[in-house]
Amino acid sequence: MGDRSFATATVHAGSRAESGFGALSVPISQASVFSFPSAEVAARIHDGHEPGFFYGRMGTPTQAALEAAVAELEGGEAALATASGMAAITLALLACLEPNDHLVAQGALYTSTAALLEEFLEPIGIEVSRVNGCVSEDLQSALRPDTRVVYLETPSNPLLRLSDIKDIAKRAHRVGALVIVDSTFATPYNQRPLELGADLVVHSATKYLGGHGDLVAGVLVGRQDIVERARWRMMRLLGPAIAPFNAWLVLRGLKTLAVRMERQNASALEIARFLAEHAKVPAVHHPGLETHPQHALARRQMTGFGGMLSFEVANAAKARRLIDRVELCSRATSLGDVATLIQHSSSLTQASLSEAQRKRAGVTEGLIRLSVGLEEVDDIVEDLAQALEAV
Ligand code: LCS
Repeated sequence: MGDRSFATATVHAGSRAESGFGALSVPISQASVFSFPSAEVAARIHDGHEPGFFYGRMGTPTQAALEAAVAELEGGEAALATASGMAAITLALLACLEPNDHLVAQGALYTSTAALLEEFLEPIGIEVSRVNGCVSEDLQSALRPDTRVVYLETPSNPLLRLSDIKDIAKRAHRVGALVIVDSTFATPYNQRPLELGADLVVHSATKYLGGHGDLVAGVLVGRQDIVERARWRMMRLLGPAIAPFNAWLVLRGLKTLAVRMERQNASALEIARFLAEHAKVPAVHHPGLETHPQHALARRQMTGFGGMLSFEVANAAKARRLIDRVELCSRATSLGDVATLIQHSSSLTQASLSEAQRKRAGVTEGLIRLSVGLEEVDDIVEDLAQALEAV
């Protein structure tokens, strides 16, 4: 990023890629096959010894522009864009782990990530220890000489719990473990884990990076050797490549990331404060609230608190009634959209969890998650206020 501000970088990141005829928008290179000037160049590009493209699964010019943009915004050496956030997480983990390795993971993770560890990694012989990620002492006791990876999601989905990236990275590196951080909720506008010592950052670009609810994509970014292993080994073998058009949509979304996040940060905090004072809302989870147990950490490691919050009403019936009553907020899963999205966590994203798993994750029956959009904040507050009347 050099000396330029983050907002300036978001507008221009990735646009230095060859764009023919001076087009200010990176072209969509809708091609899966690329020809070579000679057999020798072909071999060199194919082996990764020379930059270039040969086959769409291993990269396209539009994808490369997106990767350059995300690497610049996160301050990473390299990036790899993927077909989904789950693909980015899978490739990142498989690029760092072998059977019999030990993985330490934060206890509260996005449901599908938790399932990936339990239903896929553990059965292929990767040992997983789960810790309360925010408590460094718990992590310290889980770390072992054979720990290869520490996996964090901060802020976490859906309870907005934080892990201390800098402290955990220091402890992990002492035993030679790599640190991977899912920074989807924060975005590089609010948090830059690589600067705090993480080795790799993963994103569901479906959310804020794309920002408009019109694509599914992911990206992993950080140390070049790991990113290249993810590309040349895991992407080559597993194949979750991003389509050029989706890469282009994420690039277009990135141009407005700073203005969207600035607005969403401000609105989410205002809505969290409104809910925190409401008599029918016993708890609000948002790192910007002084009552958040890790507010001090949030101030230290984030430059903004993000557009996500969750809150509780007394029980599931009341949560569903509230959700049925909203008129402006969209009843939908996912997050990071221009529209405000509301969901009853235990009916949707956390529905596949058993009651015991839900309890362990801290997801109560009355938990509602809100992804704050770009509408006028007073309109969102008014909508929630009228819906709360029914509760
Ligand atoms: N990481 C986090 C923190 C997420 O919230 C999600 C998706 C993913 C990774 C996976 O990304 P995807 O493959 O969907 O691009 N979270 C979702 C959610 O909370 N509701 O729907 C999807």
